[in-house]
Amino acid sequence: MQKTLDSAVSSAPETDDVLLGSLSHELRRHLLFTLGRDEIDSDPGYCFRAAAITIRDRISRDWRRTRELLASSDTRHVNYLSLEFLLGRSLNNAIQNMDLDEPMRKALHRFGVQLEEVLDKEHDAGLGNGGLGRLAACFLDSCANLQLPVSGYGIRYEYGMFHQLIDGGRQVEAPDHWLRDGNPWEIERPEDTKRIRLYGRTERYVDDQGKPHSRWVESYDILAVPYDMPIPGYRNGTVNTLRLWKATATDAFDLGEFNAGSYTESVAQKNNAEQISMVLYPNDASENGKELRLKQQYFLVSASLQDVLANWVERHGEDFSEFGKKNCFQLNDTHPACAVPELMRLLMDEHQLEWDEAWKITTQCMAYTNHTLLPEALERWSVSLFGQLLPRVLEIIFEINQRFIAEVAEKFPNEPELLKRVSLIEEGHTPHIRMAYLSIVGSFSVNGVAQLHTDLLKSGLFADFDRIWPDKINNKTNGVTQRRWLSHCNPALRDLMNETIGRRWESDLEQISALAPLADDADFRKRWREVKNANKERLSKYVKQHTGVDFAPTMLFDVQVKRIHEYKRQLMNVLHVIHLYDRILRGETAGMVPRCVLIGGKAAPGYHIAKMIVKLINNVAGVINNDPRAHDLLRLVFFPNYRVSAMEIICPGTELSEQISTAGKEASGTGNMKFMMNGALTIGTLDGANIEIREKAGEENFFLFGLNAAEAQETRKSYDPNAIIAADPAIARVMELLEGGRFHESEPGVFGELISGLRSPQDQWLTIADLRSFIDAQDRVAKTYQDPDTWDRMSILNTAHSGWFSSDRTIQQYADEIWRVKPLTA
Ligand code: HBZ
Repeated sequence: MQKTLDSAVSSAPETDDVLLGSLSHELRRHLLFTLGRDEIDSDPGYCFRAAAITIRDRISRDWRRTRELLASSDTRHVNYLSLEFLLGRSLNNAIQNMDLDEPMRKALHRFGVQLEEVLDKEHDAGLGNGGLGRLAACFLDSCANLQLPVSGYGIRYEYGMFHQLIDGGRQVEAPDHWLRDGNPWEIERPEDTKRIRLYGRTERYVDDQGKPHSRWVESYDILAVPYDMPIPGYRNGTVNTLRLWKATATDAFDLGEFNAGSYTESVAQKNNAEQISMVLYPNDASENGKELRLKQQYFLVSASLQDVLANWVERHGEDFSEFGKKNCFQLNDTHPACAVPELMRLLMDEHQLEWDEAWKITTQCMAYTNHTLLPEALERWSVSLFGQLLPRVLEIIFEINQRFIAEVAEKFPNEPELLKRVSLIEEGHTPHIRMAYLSIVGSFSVNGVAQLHTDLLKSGLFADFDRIWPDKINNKTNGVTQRRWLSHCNPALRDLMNETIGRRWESDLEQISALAPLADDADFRKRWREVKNANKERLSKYVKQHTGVDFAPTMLFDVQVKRIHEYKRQLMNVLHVIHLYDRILRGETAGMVPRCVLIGGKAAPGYHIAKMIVKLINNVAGVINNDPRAHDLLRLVFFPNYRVSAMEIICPGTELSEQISTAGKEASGTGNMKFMMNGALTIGTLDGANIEIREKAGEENFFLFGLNAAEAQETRKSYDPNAIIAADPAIARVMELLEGGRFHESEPGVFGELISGLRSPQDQWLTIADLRSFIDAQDRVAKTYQDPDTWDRMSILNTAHSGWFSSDRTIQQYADEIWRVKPLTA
């Protein structure tokens, strides 16, 4: 069988001509036969689909080999469980990784289309909210690059992250039916379908040997059908798998309801089941406690664990003695935390293991990554809701808690308060399960995503657990893949670097430090500047196309793109823009640098204040962009529907990267790393990975401002924003413009809450506290920008020192220090 398959696909190396000929032939065949076109036409949409299937065919042999290698090897296998994988587009990534860029470009040319036009037809796979989801996608890329035996497991949402429209300055959400035209990358594998139980009750029974057991009965069952997406490594023959589950109804309902004559009810039930994988929840920093969300979490976890167990049983039968050594589950935040009790349930109820053995296995293979310190983002599920939906799972959680509390009581006698604090159940009027604590107790490793974040976890949120298990909490500073975020999105810079330092950096980013000496080379700086200018031109066209606003490439491009949240302080950015506008109105423009400010990002649909921030940005933009006095010095846009594919154009054209969160609030940030790689300079606080970015770039190459995390905490004790405003005339004038109605003439009072928030001593985000320092840092930015040699030198050094922020480095650390896995090669 294998021979036939292999001989069906030629493995002889193809010469350039042969390659071009066969790509053209494959494109033609897919257009005519797979897609059923009557003639060869140059519709870029069809060409996209033909190109994607052509590339997928070429990936599939390596994909099968990687699967076979994995199945036959005895190494530890890692499963990355995540409710989100923010993949963006796949075609360009696959073409580049397969080294088919030039031949594909030429082949498409024969059909009369440009590669870029075709790439632009792909819908973003928006299966994530922001940083956490995009991190999962970068991690999969790095795992494939490092040839590690790692699979991703997620949900195949029918609707991804909503499409953001702007109407009258306000965010309006529209559905993102990304699968509308089909998904050429996925392969459905119905043979691996799994059954998921919900509701019902538990019952005890005694088996033939007289042993007592529990089982879950009278459940309402649904099916999980897997769709596999290939994750190609970088020119290395490895193709890993991301398995996404879709929910469907079981066939049982047909027999029952249908035969009883209730055709419509049975179809309705089918709809009910399919709801589970229908839509991604668009909250990025707060939990909404909806039952459907818990169903999604359990659905992903149960299907994925059953899948791994089925593969195990196929190879090892019912012998689980090595299971914990040979498997690892990395939990991407607490969203898949049900994996802890679910693995217990499957091992005990389905495979008859005893508690102690099942617990040993579970805690040998679970590892948990925390992504936030914000209290409102910490998941808690009401015990009663949980118990209704997952009765057997709740019983297991109770038992885990009981045993854990007994263990702590023994280790720390006479500390009843400690027991209460670390309990998995938060007592009170409506008791809740603390999912972070469940994850910690069930895992052998707990990691934060930047050094400061991990330090704060250890000293604050998880301090008790750090005392109980001093070695469990560790740091893995985030990274991003330089393939997508430098090589593919910035081809001009890639070519310049390849010409000067070679191309090894594409799979080993530390090599990029070879650029550093070139910062002092005037010719090189000139070429560096030419590349940046070309990328600014490209961004400027994109901005014009999507907002109608002219971004002049001669001006400084100042960018803040990320989810809209109070702690990220887009509001402070706008206050600075208003300050610049005030200076223009007053004629105080000496030392000012002409600047285009771009802000983009989505607000969670239920997050009222974030939506008001979007409205304010749009209103301020409307006033400034229509004022001829500002025209040569200042422009502002709110870029709508910010997403992965937009970042691929925004990032290379950015000169100033805004990373201005309140210190202690941004766990890491990853956009900050993408901008650094592409030679933007950062203006930022000592928060998240900014601290490490500044250390690597050198403090002279970073615009620092604001309170640090400890100072911020101290400031909150006696914060008086009104006194600060009163004492600083420039800030007072900013508030005057804002409060005087200049930006909301037709809607008096709309910004009332934003204004009172800024002026409140309770303002957690300390915007006014940091504003003066921010304005001063922006003045330093302007001053530096006026000296292009200095700026470009700093820009080159930022890129040169970005090696540490490759997700290859991050993943190597996960592999060495948490997973203990080695590359898998033939
Ligand atoms: O994870 C982000 C952090 O805010 C950011 O600092 C970090 O760099 C990044 C990767 O580690 N967190 C998120 O993106 N969180 C979410 O998107 C989220 C999604 C669903 C939720 C809660 C949070 O229910």
